[in-house]
Amino acid sequence: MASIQVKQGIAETCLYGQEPSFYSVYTVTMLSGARSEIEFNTNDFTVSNFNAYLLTPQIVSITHKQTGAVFRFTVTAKDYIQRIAPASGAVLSYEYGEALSFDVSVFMAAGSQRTVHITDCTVSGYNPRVLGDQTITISYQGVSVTAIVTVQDTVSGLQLDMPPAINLKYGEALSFLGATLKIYYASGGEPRTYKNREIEGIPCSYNPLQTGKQTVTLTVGNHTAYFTVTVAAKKANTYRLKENAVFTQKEKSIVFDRTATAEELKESLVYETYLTAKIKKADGSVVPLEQVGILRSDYTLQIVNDSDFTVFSYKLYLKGDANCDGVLDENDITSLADKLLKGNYDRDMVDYDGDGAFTLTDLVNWARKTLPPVNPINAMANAFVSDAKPNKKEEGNE
Ligand SMILES: [Ca+2]
Ligand SMILES: [Ca+2]
Repeated sequence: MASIQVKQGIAETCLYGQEPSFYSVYTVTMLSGARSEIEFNTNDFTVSNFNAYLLTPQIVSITHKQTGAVFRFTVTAKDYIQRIAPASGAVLSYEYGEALSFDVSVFMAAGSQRTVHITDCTVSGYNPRVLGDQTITISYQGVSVTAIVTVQDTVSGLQLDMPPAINLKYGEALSFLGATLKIYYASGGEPRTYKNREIEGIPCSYNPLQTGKQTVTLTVGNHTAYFTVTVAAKKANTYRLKENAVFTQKEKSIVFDRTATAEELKESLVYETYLTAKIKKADGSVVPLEQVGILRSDYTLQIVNDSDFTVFSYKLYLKGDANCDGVLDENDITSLADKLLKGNYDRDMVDYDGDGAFTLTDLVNWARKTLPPVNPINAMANAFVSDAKPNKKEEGNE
């Protein structure tokens, strides 16, 4: 009876998803009566199907067509690392002298994924004492990838020379005139020197609204320099609104009863010369007060210092100007009614009689003031009050 004997080794594993190499790696010996040796070739043999996408052992049969002799062996498709890459969010920026520390994602051919730490990999090309970008090669179990890491110099110390006795007025910007800040680096390179206004770009804790003695910090990297300043209390003329028939200063707003211009407001304001009046518009843009014409009810007056720090801030309201176009007229009534219904309003704008609340009485008064003089109450009732009544009986005409 014929049988097949393997003469030369068979690969009993193959890589996931790849064509197995059954056909080429071995020869077989036929044992059929007299022992005869034949080369394996695909014409004389049939090989059973093999699924390279299964990771479990499979039996492969090789049949000699002529004799029907069969050889069976077990083959297992093996998963393998297809590629590796720095994990998402991996830190690729390092301080001078710092060791690499990030995760590497390992992507397997069969779709699974795991994470190893960079210290589990072999890394070449990294020198923590060379500043700038470096291309490193990361290898894990024979698979490599390159990545660019950056080494940045780190601050090792600060030296600050400030003029003595810094006395500031309320809200005044801090001046670094006459100051020098030296920043020393871990690499031992030349210290960087900032003088005068150059220091303004360094993060600083100065609060121009905190009166009295104040310890101010300048922070660069993990290092801090300290100095002391004294901020004087607010004075009457630091900022105020002159006694004025048009404008009324409230706690958080300035209200007025008729259309008013920036020029009028400018003339009514008193503030120190180190301060500047600006207008913040509804879209967030900030322009000098002089650059706006009619004051709209969605403007905010900002009194800022030389560092653009807002020292005082007041909403501007033309009373009743609910649509914020700077003019009080009948077009505001719908917006006023809407605000009343939704309960969403600023009292300083909508409170007609100044009793601290916004009620239907205020709304009626706004309507009286702005609607055409022909029977204003009826006009208003027609506009929105009648709709709110379940009973349409005309009480007024009985
Ligand atoms: Ca208006
Ligand atoms: Ca009221």
